[in-house]
Amino acid sequence: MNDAVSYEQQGAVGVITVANPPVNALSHSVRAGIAEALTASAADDTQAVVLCCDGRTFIAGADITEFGKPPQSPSLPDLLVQLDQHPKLTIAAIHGTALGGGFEVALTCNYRLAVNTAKVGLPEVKLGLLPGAGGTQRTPRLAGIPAAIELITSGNPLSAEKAASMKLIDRVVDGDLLAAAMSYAEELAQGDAPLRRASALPLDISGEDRQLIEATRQRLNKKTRGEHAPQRILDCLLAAGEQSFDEALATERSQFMACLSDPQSAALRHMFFAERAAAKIDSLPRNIEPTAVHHVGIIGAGTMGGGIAMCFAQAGIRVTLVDMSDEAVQAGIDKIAGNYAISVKRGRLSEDQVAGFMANITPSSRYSDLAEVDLVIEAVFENLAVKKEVFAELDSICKPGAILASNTSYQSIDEIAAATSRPESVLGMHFFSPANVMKLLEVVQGAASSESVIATAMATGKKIGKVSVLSGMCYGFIGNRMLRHYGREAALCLMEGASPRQIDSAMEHWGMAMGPLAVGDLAGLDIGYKAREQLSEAQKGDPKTYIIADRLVEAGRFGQKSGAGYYRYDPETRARLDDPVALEIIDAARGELGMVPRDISDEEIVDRLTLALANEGARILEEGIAQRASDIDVVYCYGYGFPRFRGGPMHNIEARGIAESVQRLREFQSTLDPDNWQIASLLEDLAASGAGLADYRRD
Ligand code: 3H9
Repeated sequence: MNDAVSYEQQGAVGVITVANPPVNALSHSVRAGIAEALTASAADDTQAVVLCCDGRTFIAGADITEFGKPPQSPSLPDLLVQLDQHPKLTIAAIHGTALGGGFEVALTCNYRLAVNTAKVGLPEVKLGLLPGAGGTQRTPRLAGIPAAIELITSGNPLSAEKAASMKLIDRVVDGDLLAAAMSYAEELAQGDAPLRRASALPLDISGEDRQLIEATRQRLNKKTRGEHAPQRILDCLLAAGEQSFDEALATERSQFMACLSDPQSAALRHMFFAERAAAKIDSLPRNIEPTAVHHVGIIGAGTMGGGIAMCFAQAGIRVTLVDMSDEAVQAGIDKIAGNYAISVKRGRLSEDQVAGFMANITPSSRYSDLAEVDLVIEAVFENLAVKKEVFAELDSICKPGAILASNTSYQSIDEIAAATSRPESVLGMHFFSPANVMKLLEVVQGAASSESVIATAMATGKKIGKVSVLSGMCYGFIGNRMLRHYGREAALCLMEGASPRQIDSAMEHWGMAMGPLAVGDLAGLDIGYKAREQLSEAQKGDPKTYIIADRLVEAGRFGQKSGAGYYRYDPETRARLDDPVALEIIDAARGELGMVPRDISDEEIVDRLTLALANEGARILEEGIAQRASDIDVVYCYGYGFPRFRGGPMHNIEARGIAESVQRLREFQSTLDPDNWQIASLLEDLAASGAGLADYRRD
């Protein structure tokens, strides 16, 4: 047919094969090729047609790179009308992942057969979209409304077996898929099997279904706060029960188009590609091979070290967990076991799984047990002198070629590396708390870190299920360096007159997982207080940015752990409650500095906090600390609760318009403290030239 699709007659069966690597996406050539193959199959003397794919997977969906470009005929919906009306038996033969438009193709075939390792799903919601080629209509007709709600609003894939139990797959096979598909086709043809069309199945929506749709609406209103696609999916499922198939298909089409032109989908599609781009390091030779990591040493069995140990143990990698004494390391092991016990209780893990993970972790109080490990991650107290001592000792113990990584959040990797005789083997691997949950890993390249060490750290991150982003060396790396500016503006908004509730609600309403002051209460206000005690007045900076936090701590309000901070916390439910006592302390602190509170709009709060982030992000980019703007977005969405549907701080200002963002920054420069609002020259340049952030690379 064309380069992407072939058609071959094999006796009574025609075989359409899609070959569009890497994931057989439904690019224009694939759609056109399938349409042509269907036309050929309709005209020849076959009785059935099998649709299958070459390579590692069945069709993994529409070609996401085509979204936003001028449409090219045939569209997927048009192609599926042709497939639905095909005069002969159609059978989808699924391996790998049949996702999105790919699964919609399969659902449109009369029969579906899959190898037992295959997965199917409708993940469009994760891209801010909905299944736009009949998925919201055929799924409930085959599997019922409740199953369709779960599949389409979660976007999570199903195993072939599970899909078969839900009537979405007709037969699950083991072994040679094509041979099984051919014999299935022959069996169906010989048995005069009907041209079973999901489009012709009746769907009677029950009162319970309606209630479930409504209940899901409410639930997702909270869970996916601010996201449009989940609500639109529910509209389509309701239409499936209330309209004829063709009418409901038209409803789905218009809802899909609304999603496609929604900035939320542009942001989520940006994140899809950003995650994949983050794994690529432009400066590394393409053929560089990561070294094997079979055994990892972790130093420090506290919350961080324990969480990191869990990540490796769960990926099947042996861990030696070291702390100063047997008691300290045992306390760490007990904490890990306690975490796993909660997962078992919640049904997330089985006892056997946990036993397997725990067996991968060996406790030790001797550094000498790290002599043979391939990688060590140091997660001790955040103090440079202590870290240097640890690395000097590791240098004397670890085998040549072992990678020595620090989980430091701020310290200089170069100074740590200088404590060893092998700075080329040293780098940062900065996990985020809780390390077993948070997906982000910042891989921090020191001046001497070798290419192989960087490549291995990135590959190791992937192996343990993290999204790894490369950061150059600077204080706080990408994420925490930017966070200081965000935190500063939150503190200043509070000082200038906003309440904790207003600031947090404004940011949460905008989409942040948690507002900045609530995050402060969660992390513990005493931590920053203790850190400030070590600093000179000059190092502490403007008192307006910390005096309120200081006064709260001095009043015994450390945050959630002491039951009160910016808020008061219900001892039973941990609910965050406004607290007049905190408001009095805040007001008194304002008075100490002679601040007269003013009204601050939610819009100002959101703009100040998000633009402060992006402005520092731009500096990080122009200094070459981050490889590309999208890496910064990945850091924020995976490490700091930035809403994915806003695409990260850099995409957010790109979508808003760089010139408009610079204009707003100028307003802040003239009305607020100008020292805090020095505009990154990169943003000024881009605003002047009209070029975008997405394509910016430092030479
Ligand atoms: C849809 O179908 C809408 C329809 O309902 C309606 C239409 C009217 N398009 O992830 P990987 C690239 S929406 C274009 O690293 P893995 C990817 O960027 C779509 N490109 O591999 C990467 O490129 P590079 C619904 C795509 O083995 C390369 O392929 N479908 C697409 O870890 C390898 O990808 C989805 O949302 C695509 N659809 O995972 C499924 N997919 O090498 C999205 C991948 O240049 N895809 N690429 O970086 C996935 O979830 C995973 O890629 C998959 C493979 C699980 C398939």
